[in-house]
Amino acid sequence: MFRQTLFRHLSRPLPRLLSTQPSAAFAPAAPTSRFAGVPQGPEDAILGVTVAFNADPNPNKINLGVGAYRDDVGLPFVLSPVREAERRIVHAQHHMEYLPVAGSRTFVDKAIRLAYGEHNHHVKTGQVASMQTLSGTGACRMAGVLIQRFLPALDDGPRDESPLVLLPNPSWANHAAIFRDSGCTVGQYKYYDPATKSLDFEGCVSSLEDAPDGSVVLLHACAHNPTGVDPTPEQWAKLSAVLKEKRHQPFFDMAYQGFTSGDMEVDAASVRRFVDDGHRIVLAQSFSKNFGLYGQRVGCLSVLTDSQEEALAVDSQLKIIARPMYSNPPIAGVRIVEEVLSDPELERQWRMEMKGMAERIISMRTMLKGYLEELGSVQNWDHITNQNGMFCFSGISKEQVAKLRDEHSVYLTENGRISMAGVTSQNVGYLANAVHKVTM
Ligand code: PLA
Repeated sequence: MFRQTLFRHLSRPLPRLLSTQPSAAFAPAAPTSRFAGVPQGPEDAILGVTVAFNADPNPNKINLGVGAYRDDVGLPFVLSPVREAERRIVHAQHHMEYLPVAGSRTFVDKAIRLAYGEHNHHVKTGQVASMQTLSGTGACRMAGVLIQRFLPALDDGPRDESPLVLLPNPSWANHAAIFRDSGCTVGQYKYYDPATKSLDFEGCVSSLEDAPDGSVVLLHACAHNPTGVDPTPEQWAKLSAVLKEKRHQPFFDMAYQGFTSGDMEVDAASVRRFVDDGHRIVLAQSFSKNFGLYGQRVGCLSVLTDSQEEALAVDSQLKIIARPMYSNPPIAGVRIVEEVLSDPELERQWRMEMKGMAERIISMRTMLKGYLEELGSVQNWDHITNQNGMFCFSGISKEQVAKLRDEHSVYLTENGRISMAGVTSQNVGYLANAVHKVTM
């Protein structure tokens, strides 16, 4: 064997180093990489906006693409209790060992209490399967795989097909990719009416009624992304009844708890209503926005079950899903949340500053609408102040978005979504002027 290999090597022609003929070594190289055929993919619909924004030299440029909160001078904002927690953590000189696969138990316990409330029966009796996740995205992805692997057919028998996950139309741009990559089939239900720039509640109910029984229905707990349009408490009650009737599986994505009303408890009302109505919900929580921990990747997935045994079984499978994907989650961000939520004074400050963020966004809505009216815009801009949370679904067309970018260096996602969290009292006048010009 060795002799044969040696022979093959020796019998190769020697390179013609001294020859005057062009050598094969200088001819255009045949691709050697196995990835040479990989096609160029498009930039992400949301994060790609930041890439374009960063490349723009205009000093007046405004990034209203990604939903990242800015203070009133347009800078990234770190909440003061978060800074204080960080200081204490550095001072404590903690170890940096691995967390368990399911993450920090202390953090997860605090996270689920924030969502379900202090006195929830399921939480108190250990009937909630839960884990720390790579923020809200990771929670959705873990849920997608759990659903794909384990959601049974309605008669509890094996499924013939991949589970159907219904998203509101429209939804966060990443939802479809997350559930599709998890192996689920993605569908839509009616949600937003572009004519009224508000909820198409009748359409929503009827499309959920017409969907196959036992579908998974993704609901935005509050501050719907991208529309800023949430159901009223009465509408939530009706949706809860429809989902019950149809035996749909509710999946709540709660990425903006606190951003609709400024109050964490008020914004959890939809989730708590469904739980009180007896739904066994699946819930993804993100701490990116309400704690301002974007890059720390802090999130939680929970699954409400019927018993402790069931919760333990689901927990075990969540760990089996996570271990080969990323092994265990990061430790730094959860320590911050734990520190803040373990100190009543830091928690009080956090709730107050969280409310401050929500209020600043609301005041920017009023200012933007006011400026547009002052400029003499003939359009109706009531939806700017009627919509909730971080985003305004402006109704600005794709062509107008391109004009805003090319002529004014104002960056939004193509669907006309404005991240109100990036509007400040300094740039709102410039923004209103630009919006007015492209919508005249
Ligand atoms: N769910 C919804 C509805 C979201 O809008 C986002 C973030 C997430 C989950 C996930 O956020 P996380 O992983 O940071 O916790 N949406 C942003 C950012 C803010 C993004 O697209 O990644 C947005 O601009 O829409």
